[in-house]
Formats: sequence, structure tokens, C-alpha cells
Amino acid sequence: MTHSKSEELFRRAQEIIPGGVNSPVRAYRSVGGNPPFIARGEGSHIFDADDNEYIDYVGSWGPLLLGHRHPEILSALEKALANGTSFGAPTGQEVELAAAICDAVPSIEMVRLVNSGTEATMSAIRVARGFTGRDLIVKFEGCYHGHVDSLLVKAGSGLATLGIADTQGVPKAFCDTTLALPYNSTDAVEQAFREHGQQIAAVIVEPVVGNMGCVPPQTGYLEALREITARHGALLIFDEVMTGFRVAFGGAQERFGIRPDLTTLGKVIGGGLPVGAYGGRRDIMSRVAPSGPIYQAGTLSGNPLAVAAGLAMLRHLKAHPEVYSQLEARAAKLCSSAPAGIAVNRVGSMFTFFFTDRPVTDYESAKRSDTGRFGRFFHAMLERGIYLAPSQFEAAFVSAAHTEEDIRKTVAEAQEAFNA
Ligand code: HOZ
Repeated sequence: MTHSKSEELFRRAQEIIPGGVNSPVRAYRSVGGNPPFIARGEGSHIFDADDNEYIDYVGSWGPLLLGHRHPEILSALEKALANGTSFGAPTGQEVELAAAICDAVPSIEMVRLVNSGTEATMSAIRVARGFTGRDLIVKFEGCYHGHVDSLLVKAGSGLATLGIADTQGVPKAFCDTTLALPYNSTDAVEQAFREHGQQIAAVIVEPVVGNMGCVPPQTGYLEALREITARHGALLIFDEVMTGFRVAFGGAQERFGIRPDLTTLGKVIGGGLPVGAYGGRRDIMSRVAPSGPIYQAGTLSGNPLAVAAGLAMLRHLKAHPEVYSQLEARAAKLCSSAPAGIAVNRVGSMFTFFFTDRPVTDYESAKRSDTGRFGRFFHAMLERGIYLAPSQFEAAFVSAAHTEEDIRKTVAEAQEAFNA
């Protein structure tokens, strides 16, 4: 592979964009080397500026459940484009997308569209605080809910990747409203509620964590969160930005049979365009302006292009439920390529190879991974045309566009890369 065009682009980018990238993990700081600049995608493959080809397991960090340039999404976008790009006014398709979300996600009775997962979680915690009249939020170490000030405490994803414990620029008073507890520990949650029960507005959780790598909930954990929050009059917020429409059509809440009070969504519901959403119980969502006094707004919210792409995605998934068993089978086959001494976590089509021989169940155990070995594996895969997230603390995603041949080739390359 040659990378001269990517190298030149990265050189220019670093002069005018912080770190040369518009989101930190993309800069390859934790794995070393420079990132390829991506020129185009097709199905399960992407091509960089030097025309190197890769099998893509990032999928734009999750949203491309149907792969790149899916014909139904392109056709929906072309139709929407012919009518205009933004109105800042209600449109019929927004109603259709809202209806599709309420129809699919068990606990969502009303939903508000926003532009990203970050906006969705920021809004959901405001609604939880407004509804309960309480200020504290419980989150879990290694979970990442976007770059919302008060949720960047002990956060995963890019902060875990770069070793930033708590970002600068967030007033201490904001962090003081957050209790960060170990994931998968029911005892820690019980204790927090014993000490602060009357002040806790909500518990926000990635029901399957994607942002410290993939970490599933242990049996009974989500049930316990549901029971404890209900007992104390706090809300349970599922951040399904990664898991929504991915681990099941109705998200993790369908897969695990838990009904949160509020849910945040992103990624898949935009079909690859910028969209987020938050929704849940009607009595709670009715408190959002203009129905109620909790304010949240956005000029580009419900953007017609993003809505058209998301609607096409959701309609395709509803019409093709078989997608989920195919994803499950292909991801399982791929994960079987890991040798002894690697901890593999997988839920549906999300997975992570952790470079540790001990089980990974929370942030502490994820951090035991040998990130140096991960970096060498990552580059060995990249050189072999397999594109993974450049961080031990992110999940990989299989899409419906990945063929049996893609999986066979990836397994073969992974075995060579592990040996190397
Ligand atoms: N932190 C994001 C995924 N967990 C990565 C976003 C990006 O670089 O696009």
C-alpha cells in the first residue's frame, strides 16, 4: 500500500484542524502512525485517497448497518434532495420517522428528533432533571454519552483512548452533579441511592457498552437498574445511540426485555446522516417545550435529508427482519477467529477483541488490556486491508453488506495478524 495522498492531506489538515481531525480518535494517536483519508465507500468496503481498499468494520462508528451507499437510502436521499435541503419547519417525513421509531422501540411513546447522539443525551438529562426536580445524574465509568459537559466524567471512547480522565473546560460544579459508578455493579448503584436517593434525577447507561469496547450487561444488571430507579423515583435512561436498531430492531431494550423511561438514539436512525433522537414515556415527553416548560430546540432538527435516509433505513430493517440473524451469524463467525489469550466480547453485530486474558466486564478490566499489542494488531490488520477502529476502547461493527467472503477473508487475515 502507498499512502502519499493521505500523508499530504494529514499534513495540511494538522495545520488548520486541531490534531488534523474533526473527532479525536480518528487521529490514530493511541495506535501510532497516520490515518488514511477516506475517499469513498461501497457496500462493506472503503477506499482511501490513494485508492487502497479495506473491508470496513467501523461503518462510520455504527450507523451503516446496511453498508455504504445502500440503494434504498441513496434513492430516498435523491428524492428528498430534489425538494430542498432544509426548511426549519415541520415536514410530513418527520412524522413518518417519529412513527417508525415509536413503532419499533418498545418504551418510546413520544420522540423528539435532534442532530446527534450528544444532543440527544444532553436533552434527555435536562428532561429527567426537569421532570423529577432533582439535579444528580448517575453514569457509569467507561460509558460515553457524547461530549456533554456533565457526562464527560470518567468517560470512555476518545477520553479512554487518549487517557484523559476528565476533560478540562468543564466547571467543577457541573461534574459535582454526576456520580460515576462502576458498570455491572448493582451494589454500587444501591449504595449511591442509599446516600443520595432523593437527589438523583436519573441513571443513564449504555445497556450494552460500546465505548470502552463492547461490554455486555451481566445477567440481572439491567433489571436491577430498572428496579432501583423505580423504587427511588428516578428515571432510567438507556443510551441506545449505538445499540438502537443494531442489537435488535427494538434495540437493547427489546433484546433484554427492559423498559427504560427515556431512550436516546442516533447512528442508525440517520442512515449515515447526522440525526439523534430522545423519547420515552408520554407523561415525561409531554413536558418538553412547547407542550411543557423544559426547553430544547434546533434549526436543523428533523432535517429532510437526514430524515429521508433514516426512514429508508428503518423501513428496510422492518421489511427484512432476517438481517438480524445474518448479522449475528457473521459476527459470531468473525469472533471465533480470536486465539486463546484474547477476551472477545460480542452482542449481536457489535464486538471487541480485548488484548487481555481476563474477562472484561467493566472499565477497570477493559483498561487491563495491553494497548501496545492492540496497536500492533490494528496495524497488521490495516496493512492486510481490514479497517478496524483505531482504539482498544471502541467496538467493531458488522453490517448487512459484509459477505461470507468478507468474513472468510477477515478471519484468515486476523489469524495472520494475531500470529504476527
Ligand atoms: N467517539 C466516537 C465513537 N465512539 C468516534 C467518533 C468519530 O471519530 O467519528
